[in-house]
Amino acid sequence: MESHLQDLVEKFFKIGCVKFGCFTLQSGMQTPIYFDLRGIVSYPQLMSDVSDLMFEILPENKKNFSRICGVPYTALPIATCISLKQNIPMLVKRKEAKDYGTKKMVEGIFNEGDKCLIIEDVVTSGSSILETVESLKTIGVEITDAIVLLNREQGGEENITKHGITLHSVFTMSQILEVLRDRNKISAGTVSSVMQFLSENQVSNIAKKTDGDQDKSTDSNGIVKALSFQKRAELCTHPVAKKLFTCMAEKKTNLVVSVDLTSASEIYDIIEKVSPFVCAVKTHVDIIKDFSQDFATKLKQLSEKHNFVIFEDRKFSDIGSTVKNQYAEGVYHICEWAHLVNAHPIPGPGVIEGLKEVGLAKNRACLLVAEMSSAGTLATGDYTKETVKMAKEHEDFVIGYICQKNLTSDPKFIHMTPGVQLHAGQDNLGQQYLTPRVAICEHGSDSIIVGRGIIRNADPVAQAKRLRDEAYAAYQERL
Ligand code: 5BU
Repeated sequence: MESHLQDLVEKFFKIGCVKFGCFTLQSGMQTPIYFDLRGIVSYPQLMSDVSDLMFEILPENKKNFSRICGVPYTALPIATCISLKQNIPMLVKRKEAKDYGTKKMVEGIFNEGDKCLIIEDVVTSGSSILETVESLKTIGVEITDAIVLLNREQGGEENITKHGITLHSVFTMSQILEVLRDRNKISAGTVSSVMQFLSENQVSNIAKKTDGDQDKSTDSNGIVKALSFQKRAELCTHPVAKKLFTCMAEKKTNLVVSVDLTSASEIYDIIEKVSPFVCAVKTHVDIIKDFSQDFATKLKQLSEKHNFVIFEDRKFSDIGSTVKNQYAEGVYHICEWAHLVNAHPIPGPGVIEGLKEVGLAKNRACLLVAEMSSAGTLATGDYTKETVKMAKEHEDFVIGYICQKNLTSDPKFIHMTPGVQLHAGQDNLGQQYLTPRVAICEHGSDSIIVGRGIIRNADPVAQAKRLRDEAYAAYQERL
């Protein structure tokens, strides 16, 4: 590849248009690579270079288009640039027909028989391009070619070709990987895991649509955009999930406070102070030195008074028969007062089945610990993936995950992330902290769990408010 093209790839990487990690596709599948060109509008020179390059790859005998049209939305500014530079009139395809006036799907002036070139940023399955093609065809415009900046090599080109459209791409995913590896930006291991992902996730193998579903909930990589908490409350059938999402929407908070204090009165005090800013209060009941059922009664009263969910962070992790007793019996009778508990999936599904025997009849719910915030945690990779599966197989009782990032596109499951403070860092016992924005926006979690960041602060109210504001603003950004 010519060096100016390689420089461009490096630039994409530098400004975060190409990211490596774990991203959730609409299909629920995890992808190790994410290409997102939305940010290039902030780099005019880059926009200009990209639009020149995209037009240049068209063979000379194909440059006689009378219209161009970008696939909404990421490709629209690129199409605009090409239109201006090449002096070709543009058409704008709407995602939804206007519900007033003319109800047109395509804006701009055209004549029947006009030849129109399609511009798109990334092609995965090709269905977004085909959808734009369909809209243009219905108004009598002809389409023979489409230009994309990146072909993810997942079968989109073949799909488009079948519909009689020739695809021209500036880069393929393998070229991008090669450049980044040669320039020491990513390891050979990353290259091979991405290549394996691409070969295992060809359009023909993908049960659900990827970029065809884009219009409402995903972008051109198929990444899930968040549904509102209100919508998610409506989708949930489990009463605790419904209550939690409703509370998050009504109180405008996705902050969970972890009241890790050892006396009941201190806990009441902090709850009275911070509860306007939280959707749930998380306890470790076994650290309270003066625990009695009075504590449980008082906690339930506070939960009703201030509208929050009670979450006992018990992390059950034994065989079904034992956890059943731990949940229902002993000193604590956890199932009598905690709306929500959590469990490690390590024993296998028996742990959920045991808890369910006690909790289901009382309308209680459980979260699975899919990942942990602590350094050196073993809850990673396949363990996490299996946890996600286990939760889905018990969705009558498991309503989500304790995790560090988004693990499923199923909107009924809540993601709660501990290890959050206003500043990233760690404590001296392996706890690691993300900021609210990173947890929610970058990692795609739904809510943050904060303990010492609030309860050990000189001004817990101000701190809770700030954390709530940051976490809720991050959620709104994801919408
Ligand atoms: P902190 O004070 O904000 O660090 O407290 C975090 C709380 O979340 C604390 O009660 C932990 O037991 C809990 N926690 C966690 O920190 N990390 C995890 O992975 C899980 C729970 Br699971």
